[in-house]
Amino acid sequence: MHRARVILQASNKIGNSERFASWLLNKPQAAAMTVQANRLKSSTAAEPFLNGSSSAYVETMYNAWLTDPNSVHASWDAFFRNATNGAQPGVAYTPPPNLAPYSKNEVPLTSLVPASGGMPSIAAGSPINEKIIDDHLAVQAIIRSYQIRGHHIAKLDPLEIANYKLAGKNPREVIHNSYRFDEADMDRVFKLPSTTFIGEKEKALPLREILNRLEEAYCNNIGIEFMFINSLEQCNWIRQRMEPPNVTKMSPDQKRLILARLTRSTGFENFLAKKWSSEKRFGLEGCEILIPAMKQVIDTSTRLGVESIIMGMPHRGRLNVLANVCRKPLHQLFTQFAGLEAEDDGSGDVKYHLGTYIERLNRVTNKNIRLAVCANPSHLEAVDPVVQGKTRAEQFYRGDNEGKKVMSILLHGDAAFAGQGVVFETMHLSDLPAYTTHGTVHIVVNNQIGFTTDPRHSRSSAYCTDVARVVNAPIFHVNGDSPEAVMHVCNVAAEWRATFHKDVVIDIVSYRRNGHNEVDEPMFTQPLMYQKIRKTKPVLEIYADRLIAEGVVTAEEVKDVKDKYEKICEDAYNQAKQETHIKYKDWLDSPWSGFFEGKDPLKMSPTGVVEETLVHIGKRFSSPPPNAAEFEIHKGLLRILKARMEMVENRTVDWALAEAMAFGSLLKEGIHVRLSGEDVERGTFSHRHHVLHHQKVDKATYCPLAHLYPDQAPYTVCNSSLSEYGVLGFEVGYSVTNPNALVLWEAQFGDFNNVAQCIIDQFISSGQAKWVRQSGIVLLQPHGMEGMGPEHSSARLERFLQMSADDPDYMPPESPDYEVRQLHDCNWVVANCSNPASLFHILRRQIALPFRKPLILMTPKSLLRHPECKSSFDDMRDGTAFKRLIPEEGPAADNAANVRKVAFCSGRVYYDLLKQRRDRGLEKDIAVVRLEQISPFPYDLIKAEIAKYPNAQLVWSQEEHKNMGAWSYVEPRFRTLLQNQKQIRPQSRSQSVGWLSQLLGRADGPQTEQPQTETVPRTISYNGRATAASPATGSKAAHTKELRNLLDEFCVL
Ligand SMILES: Cc1ncc(C[n+]2csc(CCOP(=O)(O)OP(=O)(O)O)c2C)c(N)n1
Ligand SMILES: [Mg+2]
Repeated sequence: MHRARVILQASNKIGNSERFASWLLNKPQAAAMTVQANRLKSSTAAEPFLNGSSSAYVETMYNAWLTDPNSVHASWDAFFRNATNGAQPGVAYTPPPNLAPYSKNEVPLTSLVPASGGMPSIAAGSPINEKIIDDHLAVQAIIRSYQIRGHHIAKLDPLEIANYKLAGKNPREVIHNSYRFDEADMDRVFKLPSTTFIGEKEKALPLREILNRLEEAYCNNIGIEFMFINSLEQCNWIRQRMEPPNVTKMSPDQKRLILARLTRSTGFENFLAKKWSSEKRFGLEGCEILIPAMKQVIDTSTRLGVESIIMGMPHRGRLNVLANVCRKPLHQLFTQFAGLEAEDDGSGDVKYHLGTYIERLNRVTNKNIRLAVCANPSHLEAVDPVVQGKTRAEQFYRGDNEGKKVMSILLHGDAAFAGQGVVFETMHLSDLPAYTTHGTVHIVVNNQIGFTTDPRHSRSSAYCTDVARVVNAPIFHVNGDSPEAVMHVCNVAAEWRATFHKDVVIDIVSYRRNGHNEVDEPMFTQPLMYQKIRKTKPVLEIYADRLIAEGVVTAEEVKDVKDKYEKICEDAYNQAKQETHIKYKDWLDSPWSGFFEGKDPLKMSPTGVVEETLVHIGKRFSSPPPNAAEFEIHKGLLRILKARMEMVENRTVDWALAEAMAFGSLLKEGIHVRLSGEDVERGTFSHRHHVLHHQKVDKATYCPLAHLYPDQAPYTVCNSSLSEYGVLGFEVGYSVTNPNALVLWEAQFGDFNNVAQCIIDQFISSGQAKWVRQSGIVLLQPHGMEGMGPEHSSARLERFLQMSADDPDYMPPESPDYEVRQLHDCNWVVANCSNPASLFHILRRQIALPFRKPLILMTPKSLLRHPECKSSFDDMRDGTAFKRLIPEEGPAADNAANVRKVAFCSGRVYYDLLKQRRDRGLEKDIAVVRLEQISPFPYDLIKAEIAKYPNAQLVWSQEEHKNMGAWSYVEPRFRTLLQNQKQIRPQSRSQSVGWLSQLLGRADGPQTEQPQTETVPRTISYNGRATAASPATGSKAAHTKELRNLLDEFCVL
């Protein structure tokens, strides 16, 4: 026990007088104060408690004391008084008055001397015996060491093969450091510090018992990582639940319940293996304890008030979870193996990705509970943020502001949890005000392998759970073959979540009995591990034998429970055989009860709004806070608000005002609007300003859109963490919860959306087709070639268009409800609007539709301030609607027959074309037509537009490179549209003159005065930048030249 002594002596030696003195000298204070301080200096230098790290604190205390002696604790007051009165070194310190009785585990220093053991006692006023203090400090250090490092030597691995954590270090030394105990020390009694609960009611224990209890708590089947948590309260809370002896002991009833659940979990996999031996199901064998574990978390959480649980999980054991945690009807599960056709629309998904939603009675707690497992793609961990968003949304709509009623559980594989960055991104949402779900219970099915890769090759961290440390989540590692330890940990985790509303991790260390799937051979790659696995009994057997030995159950009872479950499976199997079809709807994870009922599926509500509403919203949005006299906003903002007000008075809107009017009018109609993304509150381009900040008071803000009408829906606008994958996933989850909400995610620049590509591909583009789950999410993506370089120019419009599922070779028949029909049939809407009124209508249309579709919107940058990019109230009033196509309205439209060229375009390039046409005086010759919605392709309107200009050549003008932008999407669709359409056009010279004449430089063909005409099929040609690998050049000069070229080409007739 020498180490503690060394530390104590070292700290005694640090006088630190120099630092203390320099602080005094540096201070430009009044002379009187300097005198006082100098007097203080002389006596503090010898104070033992003043050391390097405390001097800054002392300085603060001293300054506070100088200003007001009452502002510091009484002990500091006494100390500074004594010191300034010239107290001798070492005696200025007076112990603080005992303001409160010692808490249960706190022991006054003077009582440290053991009652027995022959140690010297402390006489009143005599110095404390150093040996006793050292020894107690050593014991404290060891207790702390167990708390910090005990998990390293805990028996966590059922296979006993894990050796990657200590990297060759001696396990004992890891805990005991250099402390050595003599046998004589073992029976000495030590007072327990307040930071341990191993003693329960005992305040002192013999060292032997202390070590035994610590071993049991920290090094048995549970390993806990929690000492990095920065809250003493939380650390003590955990110690209280993990340290007392026998905390993991269960009653016979509890044991029987675990056994019954384990029987189902095991029986389910066995049944599937028996019936469909060669089918992939990603069985749970080796971690069957997962099912009782999840049920335990659910039981405890519901007992503590939770009513709805949203879960996300990967492939492993998913069917088992659906069957035995959610209690999804078994026959529905079994029909998934039968290869039946679906009765409803959609392309479906493999069985181990499907979601479900169930409301049922929890028999243990006798409370109704809603359980949802979110459908997810193969992409591991991608569902994490989606689950969080869905959970947050459900909490929000229930008014569950603290997460007491709704919670999430996320399941992970060990390799995926450590490897996938989205886990980190999701974790980092966990404590953000607009994203928190008030604690998630994470459960890792840690089978110590990822497909064929060992942990030592799949992660650099000791544990697969280390990512959770960043958010101070306690991590409970537990041996999956110790059912009672697992259940205890589950209880504690659920209670932790209910108490602190923070994330917590349960790492079930287990193994995978089969290959990655049931047809894989694991011995190819993990021969030794699998030799061990072959010799390891299933946990059900281990536990049943134990309970039989303990006399808790009989062998007959064990068999009986097993047989009964098999019979249930068999009956369901027979029922499944009767089914002729599957229904995708049976697997929906987010039913919108009441939303679709009684609705005409093709009837859209109007999107125009009465002028009075526009004016009201416009004025509110342009006004400073009602208490403007006290609420000081930035002068620049006052100018912006004034300009907005002028626009309202002139009945015009710019982009920001149109967006605000779309949001505001929806809020008025009771639609919750949530806008999330990086810097959305102000707007990346400083155009939005939805949150006004008091210039003098921290955190005092005003959000005009939240104060439009007394009975409006809530408006949420929230700057997000700097994450695309995590945040977009979150908003997708949010959007599928309530159809009566407009949920928008804005990319900082559209270019960054590809960081969230997985969410776009796996959820947004294909979610409805795979899982019949609709989402009306809106992606706002600043897009445009404005010379800002390769990564601030393109939202990759072409990718979204390529994923649009409408057939380029099929032109839907015309009908009065053409627009809504197309929208109904598409997988998403892709638009690149050119004016504010279009934005207003298209956002409102999201809600006006009788169904929900994702909207991918390219949004402007320079257009936000472009003087021509304005709309009139006339284009937004009642009676107006979204224009999928805006025809030419200038002189060319009045001169249609003579128009030589019709340029179709979309988005901001329109304004460049307009200027160019004007500058070249070609307004009568070239018509410019805008596609405000690119996909679904407005065939009907384009057809009419083309017909208007029978003699014009058709071009598609875009600013993007040829292999980007909308060209590759529109070109085949124009081709379909133009099929069999002919155009009469003048023959070009090269065609009317023979090749030999051209070569010889003379005309030898028929000579006529009139130019020749010919009838040719109508086609569309390309006008835009050449192909490129990078979306935009980094050179301003090259950018300008490219633009010049495309505009020159636009003018060629
Ligand atoms: C993002 C992603 N990358 C790769 C894969 C392919 N893959 C499927 S399962 C798997 C191993 C997963 O290991 P682990 O997370 O430990 O889960 P386990 O299968 O062991 O339960 C891999 C790499 C995938 N599904 N998703
Ligand atoms: Mg694994």
